[in-house]
Amino acid sequence: VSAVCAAMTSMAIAAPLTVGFSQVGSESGWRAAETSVAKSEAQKRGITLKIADGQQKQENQIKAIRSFIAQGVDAIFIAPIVATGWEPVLQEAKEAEIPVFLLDRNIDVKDKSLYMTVVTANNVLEGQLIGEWLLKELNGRQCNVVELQGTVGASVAIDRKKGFADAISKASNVKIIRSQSGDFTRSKGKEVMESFIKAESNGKNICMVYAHNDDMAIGAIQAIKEAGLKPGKDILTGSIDGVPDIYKAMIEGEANASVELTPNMAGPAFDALEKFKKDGTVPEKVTITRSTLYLPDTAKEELEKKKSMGY
Ligand code: GYE
Repeated sequence: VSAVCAAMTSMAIAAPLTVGFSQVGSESGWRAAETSVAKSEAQKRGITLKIADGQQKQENQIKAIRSFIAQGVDAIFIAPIVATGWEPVLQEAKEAEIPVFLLDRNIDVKDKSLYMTVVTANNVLEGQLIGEWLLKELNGRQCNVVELQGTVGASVAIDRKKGFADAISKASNVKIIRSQSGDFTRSKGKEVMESFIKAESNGKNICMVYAHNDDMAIGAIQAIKEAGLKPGKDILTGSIDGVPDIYKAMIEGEANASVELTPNMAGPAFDALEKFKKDGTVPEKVTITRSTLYLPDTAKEELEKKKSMGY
């Protein structure tokens, strides 16, 4: 009997976990890398991962989460498109005793017991790093900045805006003259940059574009070129993610700075989930990933490294 019990216990421990992942969509290169890293991290651990594409809409995410609850998954991962409006569906997950892990973006909820942990970068710091880099680069020179914001209502857009604004707040030589959402996509980034250029003396009044992600910066670079200006020189760029294409642009002299964000958000979440399942260890509420500023001088090396990162 005891041998049977032992076998059953070890079977119970070895039972593979199923995780439902409600992903934002496919708005950026970083997002695609995050999805592919999540798949390989799951495979490494023998975890079954079901991914639902939210196509940039919270209502799709909520539907997917409800379906994961109905399927009785072992855990739910969510990359929350926007910060608000999550209480009801998270309450349902809690009642079903399904732990929730937040990936890369944060949410605004009073009751923090609605999720286990959030794996994210310090997004305010990311914006600050770009702002501080710009001040150094300018060395007192006057500079009009245009800002391409991320998705309206996304925690990362709110935080990246704040961090940059904080960093330049005491500098009288730097001013944000226009700020609009480009929804974290290349095409929207390009479109909005075109309108900024038109409105600001065909771009001559713009000294720098601060984009909340690299994809929008790449769209902006295209718009700058099409206006007959030199990106990286006539108009400086600063953005966030560290995707391969931004390093390529740096090598071409068309981009100036990017803060790298690891696409491996799922790894730390799987670690926390496995520990929790094993012995009930409750993780820290926030798991912060590293933020590092990269400039053209090391772009070649960084581009090489990216190949092993899921890009
Ligand atoms: O920086 C951007 C993506 O939420 C951290 O979303 C993520 C951001 C990332 O679309 O490229």
